[in-house]
Amino acid sequence: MGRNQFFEIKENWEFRMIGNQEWFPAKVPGCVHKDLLTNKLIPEPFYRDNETKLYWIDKVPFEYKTTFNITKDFLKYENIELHFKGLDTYAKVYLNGKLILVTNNMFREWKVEIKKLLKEGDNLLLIYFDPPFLKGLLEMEKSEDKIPYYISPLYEFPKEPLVSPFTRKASYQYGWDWAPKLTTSGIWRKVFIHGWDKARINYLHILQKKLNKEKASLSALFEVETKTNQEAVLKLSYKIRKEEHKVPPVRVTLRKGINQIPINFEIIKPKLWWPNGFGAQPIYEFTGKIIIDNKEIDSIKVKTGLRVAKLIRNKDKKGESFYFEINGIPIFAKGANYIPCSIFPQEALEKNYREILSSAKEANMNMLRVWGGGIYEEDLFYDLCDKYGIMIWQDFMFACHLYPGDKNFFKNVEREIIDNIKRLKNHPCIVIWCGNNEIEIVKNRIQKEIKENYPELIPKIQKAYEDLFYKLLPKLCKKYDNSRPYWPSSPCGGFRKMENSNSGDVHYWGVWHKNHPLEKFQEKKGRFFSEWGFQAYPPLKTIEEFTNQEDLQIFSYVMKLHQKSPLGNEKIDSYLKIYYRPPKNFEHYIYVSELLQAEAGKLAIETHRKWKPYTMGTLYWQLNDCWPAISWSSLDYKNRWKAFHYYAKKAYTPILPIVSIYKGFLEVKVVSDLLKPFLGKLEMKIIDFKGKEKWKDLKEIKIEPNSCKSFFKEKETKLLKGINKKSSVFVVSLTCKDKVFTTNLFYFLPPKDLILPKPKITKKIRSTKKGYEIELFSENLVKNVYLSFEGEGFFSDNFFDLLPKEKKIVSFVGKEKDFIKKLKIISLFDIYKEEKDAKNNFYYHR
Ligand code: BMA
Repeated sequence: MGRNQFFEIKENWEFRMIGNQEWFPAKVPGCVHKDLLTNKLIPEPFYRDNETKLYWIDKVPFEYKTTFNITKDFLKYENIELHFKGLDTYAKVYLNGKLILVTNNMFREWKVEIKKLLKEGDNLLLIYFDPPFLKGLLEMEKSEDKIPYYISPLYEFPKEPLVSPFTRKASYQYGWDWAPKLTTSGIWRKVFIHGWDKARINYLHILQKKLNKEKASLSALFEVETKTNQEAVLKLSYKIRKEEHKVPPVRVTLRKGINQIPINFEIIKPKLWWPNGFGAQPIYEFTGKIIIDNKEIDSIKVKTGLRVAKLIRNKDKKGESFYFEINGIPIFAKGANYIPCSIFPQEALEKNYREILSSAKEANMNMLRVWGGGIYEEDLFYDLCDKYGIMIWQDFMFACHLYPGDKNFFKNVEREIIDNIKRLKNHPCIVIWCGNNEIEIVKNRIQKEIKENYPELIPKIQKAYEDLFYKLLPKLCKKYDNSRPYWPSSPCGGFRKMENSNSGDVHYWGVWHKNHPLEKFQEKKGRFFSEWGFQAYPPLKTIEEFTNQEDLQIFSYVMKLHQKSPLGNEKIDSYLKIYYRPPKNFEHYIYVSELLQAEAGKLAIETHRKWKPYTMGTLYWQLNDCWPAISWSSLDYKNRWKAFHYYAKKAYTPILPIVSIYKGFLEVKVVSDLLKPFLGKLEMKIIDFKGKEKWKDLKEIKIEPNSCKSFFKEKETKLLKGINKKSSVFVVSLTCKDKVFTTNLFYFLPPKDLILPKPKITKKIRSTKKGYEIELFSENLVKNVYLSFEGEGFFSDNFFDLLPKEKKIVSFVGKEKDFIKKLKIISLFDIYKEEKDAKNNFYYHR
């Protein structure tokens, strides 16, 4: 036949609910919920309380079908294979009436040889999906060891047994404390047909054996499959920034079955891949070819970046370090936790990935943690992280519950892990494999709880956990990707070691889950904060898309339904009262909740950064949302930036002066992630809200590369003698050759105690190529200027403080004729209106 070929089966799909005669058009890849919606068979799942009307969907079976055409020529291939990149989850696949595959794992790829069943012309492919909830219940009942898998639910309803630990399917779809319970099913990834004859390349992995600035010693590992022993030639070439290089071809003898063939080669003066902020992200593109009888019969393209990534865990005085080192440079990880970008995982995927990941890059992030209760993301996600220099902490998909310890479950997991490691390991962005999210803690807690009543379960729980996270997963990581560290659980203090502040990673939830005040961020030390967070409402625009007028109250039924953290809205409210005066209308409440989250985040990030190098990472919970929700995210479901995202961008800036007051002392530290020394001036002043200088100090400073240093420390009472805390702000700027690098502000009191002057903003608006430029000026300090307008668009900065008598320019990207008319500007001053002016009394309504 000549060259191997493949094509995607994506046309003419139809679906129906079992029991219904009628077929409806379907989209593949996709899912049941989206197809029901497109055909107007269900209401919009995110609107108001529609979620609650859709709980039946995971309890009924569905089927999908299509026909695909096979030509006479294609039938000539000796081997023809059907390849599913992902089926969610319990599928029975029939080809021309014959059952060819039964699946039970959303995360696996499935390949079936189908040549014998194919015919020339139309072939019928039918896939039957068992309802995931009912199937999960069966699995739960079948499970031999009766381990209490079910821990206290993270969400308030519906009250159903939690079957997800028994089902290899994304846990968050069963409801999470930021996700609705919309457990879907369907053909969630692409379906292909492969035709091949003599041999095929299944896979090409670029292994970095040795790498430094001078030379990269690499090995391209070809996985070639063949049905007979035969001679072949393997060719390898690579491209970097349009330059093409060829590696001398290699003659090989293939043996029947799977052949692993390495081709060793070198790249002189390799271009190294760096995390965002530390250098460029050159991507090498490799092409592997197989030639038999002088004919090229198959080829494969893969991309990678060349870098040495290490997790450094060295013993020190306090315990053990925990940081990532890239190309020999210790990197302070700045970022967030990533959850799937939609409850329906194929939704607007490319657009979402691009918007979310570019927003992460824009906010100076260099690491995201792909959290274990979601999915192994698509290739494109990791491609973009490679491109943007965003390191990935990759959890395996296990989160917050105990999992079964039986053989069948393990066999299934084993295939899943191999598929995903092989698929993902060429990506330079991935720097660590992690066993699970929080199960080390859950296991220890459950064991403590049941110690008295069920002592016999304790060794069982321990064994199931050990077998999976201390034996199977590390064994597979070692075998299939020895180049990356394996970490058993996030968080933990080390192997079989509880979470602690002297080693390993930490999830700090005192603030929020334990209601600790925000200042507690300053007390909880850790080597690497892989989780912490604070919630806020999404921007009003997003709220308006899922509500109607009557829902616009913070404790309304609908607003509570879009808040999945138990009593979350109440929690925001009680924190808000500590730090802010009560806003008197809904719109202002949303705005203040965002400021509160942003301030909490600023404090946490700055605290963690100023502990460098003891602390070497901070990843907040959570970057994004999977539906329109009130949650910890800094980007809402529409990828609109909450105040926190703007704040995070500033707090993650490469070089930052940080002001803090702790135990009665005010301190100014400068943290630098720059790889060159910084020589410049540190300008510190205290001004009142009219701009009058109350105190000033100026220092010529030098900051060593990649370091953190204190430049000023003074007793608060001494420094502030005669200064009114209610109307002053500490302004610190780093300047170099008269250019201001960064400015940071510090207030001595929470916003509710500040006496803010009436803003007198003057604005000038100019149109630009991409939108508008807004120039703002005020005689007095204006706190938390918020620019908004009805249409779509993006403000380069927002929620910022306008310093007295200083000009601020914000650009707006978006095309809108009436922009000038529609632009709305508010600030913190505007929200504390008298009770009598309030339009409604929503604030007290419960
Ligand atoms: C963490 C996560 C999630 C959870 C979040 C907020 O511990 O791992 O399971 O959604 O906290 O509660």
